[in-house]
Amino acid sequence: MIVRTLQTAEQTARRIESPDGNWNSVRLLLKEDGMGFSFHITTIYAGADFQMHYQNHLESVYCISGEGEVETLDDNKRHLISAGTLYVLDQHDKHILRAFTEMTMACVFNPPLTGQEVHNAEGAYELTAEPIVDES
Ligand code: 9YT
Repeated sequence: MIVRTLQTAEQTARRIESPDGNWNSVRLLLKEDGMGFSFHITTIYAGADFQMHYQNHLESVYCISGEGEVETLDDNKRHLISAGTLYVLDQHDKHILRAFTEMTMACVFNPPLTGQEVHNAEGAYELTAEPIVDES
């Protein structure tokens, strides 16, 4: 069994600060844990407005707190996101996330992230990122 706390993990290399200033993510479960998915608690900063396109991954995102919207770019549909809402990028959907307030999200990625990924120019994660070294 694996037991971890957010409070401990965010003091380690599991906490990634996005270079674009839009979010941080504490990656509680990673590929090395062997579950077949990764699990992250992600904070989207208030006012963030950015495009993503996870060409190499499927992602489910559950909003724990905060308010914003997600817009899918193929059909220009906007969906309000607030506490209790799940959105699922089951079609590798190109999308924009806008945070009206700070948002806390629980995110699951398949295939699992290895640890250090940040968005490339397309808003995707590469499959080749190096694993983090977790000393905890
Ligand atoms: C909601 C979302 O996809 N935010 C970007 C960060 C990502 N969830 C991550 O790397 O944990």
